[in-house]
Amino acid sequence: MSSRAVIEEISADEILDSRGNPTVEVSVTLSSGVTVNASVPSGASTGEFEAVELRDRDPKRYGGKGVLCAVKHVNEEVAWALTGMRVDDQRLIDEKLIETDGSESKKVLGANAILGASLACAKAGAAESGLPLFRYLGGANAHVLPVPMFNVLNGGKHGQGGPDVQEFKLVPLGAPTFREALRYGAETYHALGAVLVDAGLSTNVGDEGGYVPQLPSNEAALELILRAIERAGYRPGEDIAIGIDPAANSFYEDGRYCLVRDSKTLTTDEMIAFWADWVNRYPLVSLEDPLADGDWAGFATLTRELGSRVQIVGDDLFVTNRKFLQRGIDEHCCNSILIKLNQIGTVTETLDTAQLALSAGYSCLVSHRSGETEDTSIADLAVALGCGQIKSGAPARGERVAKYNRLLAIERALGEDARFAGRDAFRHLRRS
Ligand code: 2PG
Ligand code: MG
Repeated sequence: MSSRAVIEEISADEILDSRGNPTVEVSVTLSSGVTVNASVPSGASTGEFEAVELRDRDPKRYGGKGVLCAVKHVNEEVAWALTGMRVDDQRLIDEKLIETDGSESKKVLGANAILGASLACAKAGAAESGLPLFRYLGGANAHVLPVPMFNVLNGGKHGQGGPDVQEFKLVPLGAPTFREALRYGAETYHALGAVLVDAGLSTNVGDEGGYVPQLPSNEAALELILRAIERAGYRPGEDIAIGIDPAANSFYEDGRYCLVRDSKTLTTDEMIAFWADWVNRYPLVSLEDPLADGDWAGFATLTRELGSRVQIVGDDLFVTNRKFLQRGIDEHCCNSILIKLNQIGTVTETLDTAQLALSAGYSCLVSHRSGETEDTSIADLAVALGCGQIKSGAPARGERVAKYNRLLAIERALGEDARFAGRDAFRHLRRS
């Protein structure tokens, strides 16, 4: 096959995501005849400075959430700009998309239109060169399978009636392989279901497939999870640790953190003390968005106090944007970054941000969104980066499991070359 193939046709369609909301799917056809699709996810707990997801705001369609305008932008401006370009020059393609949009936030064409096109081109380039996406993006040395973080108990904006903390995740860092990590996670997810039934609690699930029980406190979730880990026959902290994403923006009001489940209203310092207490008493290895995204000084304090013992991940704080990450590096905020393609809007900008993070000694956690599709590109992205961490929700629900199943396929294809990141993925733990 020739790598000289050019983009012959690019078009988009409005499809549904896992929440039943419209999203963009882009199809690219090359001069060689190769055709591929890519689809775009969507968040609920979004950072203020994320690239703009364009929605129609027509109240007569999908409650205003239609994406026909973004679809039109792909079919017209994007198609005009990219047709005839070589598919193997991803950076030029992405630069062209950025230039055609012309705004800082990608609000003109929409980040959903732009990412759909960028990702579809990357997938087409991979298909054209006969390589799996992880090899095409990551090169010959891409061989590290990430530790999956399974979001088994949902709250916040992803689980009405659940805890204030948005995500409680199983981190099977003691497993020997990805396949075994997946088994640890699925068994413990089911054990948690049984623990909830025994306690007379609901096993309804939230947007990312985790259970949404009504609990007397946020901490009660940690106790239930510890019980589930033991019930499944694993050692908390050794085989399976815990990660949380409080998504603190969602309970930050008027300069205070309002934990409804705990009947507490906390200042930044009190919120930091609250998390420090959890880190002291539970096998927590990853703490994401523990403070609101404008609270840079708070993040610096928290990182100074806890950063040598726990991974502190900036999601809404950094929005996968080099500019915000650079500020974090300069001001010593966090030691890890969440990587979401649609927060920044192109494949090469995502790779650039991840590279900056890794070179500054930050870890990277590749992430899905709460509104997902069956597109599995993030699984390949995690292996391409070799960063050793991914979160894609519970080990349940098709759109979540699709990514984990893709990782199984990658591990199988790599054979003896595959290495599971395990505990090494958490660089801060190696120092303690
Ligand atoms: C997060 C994400 C994914 P959302 O906060 O990390 O879990 O949620 O996609 O709603 O922003
Ligand atoms: Mg988050």
